[in-house]
Amino acid sequence: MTSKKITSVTAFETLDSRGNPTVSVHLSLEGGACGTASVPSGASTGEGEAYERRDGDTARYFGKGTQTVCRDIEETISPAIRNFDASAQRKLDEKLIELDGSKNKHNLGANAILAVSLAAARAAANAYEMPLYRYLGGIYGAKRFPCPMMNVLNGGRHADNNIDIQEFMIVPVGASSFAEAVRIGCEIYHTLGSLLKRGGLSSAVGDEGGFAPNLQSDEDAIEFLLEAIRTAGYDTETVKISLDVAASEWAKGNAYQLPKRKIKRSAKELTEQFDGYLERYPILSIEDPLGENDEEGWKYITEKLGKKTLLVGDDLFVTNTSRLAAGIEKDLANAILIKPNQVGTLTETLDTIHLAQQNGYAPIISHRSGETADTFISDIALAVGAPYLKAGAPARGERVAKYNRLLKIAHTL
Ligand code: 2PG
Ligand code: MG
Repeated sequence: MTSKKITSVTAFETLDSRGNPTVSVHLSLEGGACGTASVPSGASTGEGEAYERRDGDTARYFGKGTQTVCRDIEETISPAIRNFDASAQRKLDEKLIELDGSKNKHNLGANAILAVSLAAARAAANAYEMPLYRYLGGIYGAKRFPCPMMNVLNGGRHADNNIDIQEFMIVPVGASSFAEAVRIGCEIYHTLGSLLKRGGLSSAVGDEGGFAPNLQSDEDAIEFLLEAIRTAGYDTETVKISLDVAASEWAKGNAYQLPKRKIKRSAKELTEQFDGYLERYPILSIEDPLGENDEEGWKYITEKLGKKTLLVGDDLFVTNTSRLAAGIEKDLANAILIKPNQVGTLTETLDTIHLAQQNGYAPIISHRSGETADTFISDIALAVGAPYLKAGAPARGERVAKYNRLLKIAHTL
């Protein structure tokens, strides 16, 4: 059998979809196989996320360069993991965590560690001549395709408009296959674009490919989506709506201030507001309805709305096993957003997914607002049988790459 011993790791500064530097890694094995990976970057980041390291040299890329990060991959990480078995992922990731030596991957950077961790998995999969999802998921590697959650309308920190909620997504839950779900999502997306144009509204798109028109309110945005769903010829049994409030961005002291309309709300008032949405609209899930530090609020909203909808912890859990374990213990949320770069290794990502699944928390595998063409998350979603993949609108290369990866796999199976 071909050797899976790591022989070399090279790293280079590349660009993400926002034109900011990120980290790409190329990792080679003794037997000739190799793997590459590039890491994404968030804008509305949770406080508990693993550390994204940058050069801080303001003479380049406004301090966002990653040259020193890449240099440390080649000079510190590469010699330390040389001869490691790339298929012993847990051992390798433990070594990377140990090499860093800090609590939050502060020394080497989660961007450096994750790029190496993912590239090693790809190299090992290639050495076994297996598609990545099959390598990650074993014989159950393609048990279930996720349903796409397509962010088609943007507000909050992702857009310069009047909408407070960050993301409005369409989720074709009633589609009979992944390909059909993608088609339905695209048809609604294009219909929405035409409706906006016809209404004299902007059809320019935000970071994740969703539209960012200047609407009056969050309810207006939902109404627009419903109109697009109907006009495209679908009903709300087939297509649901998901929201990402990203309310950590709204938190002010122990209350909230809506960023665009500048209205103040308590956690209780927000819970009532969202309950009203659930009464009136076909909402499947609400992500980060409250702030990451508002434990009491999360307890309250989970008790009130947890039986009616998926309450998804993104900033709340930051893909961290111990934060999720604490949340399960305290009955906070009932679903979790999974972003590998929030925690920094493949092993920790998969551990968190398994903990979620064992406790009935739906794992939603997610991109970041700053992405690359890397499609690793699509393979994770398929390998673990995640119910949903949140990868943006069906527009912009880095977003459609995630959907196309699964379309291709679906076609080959
Ligand atoms: C989110 C993500 C992805 P960001 O909040 O869920 O949509 O945004 O990557 O900016 O954290
Ligand atoms: Mg989020």
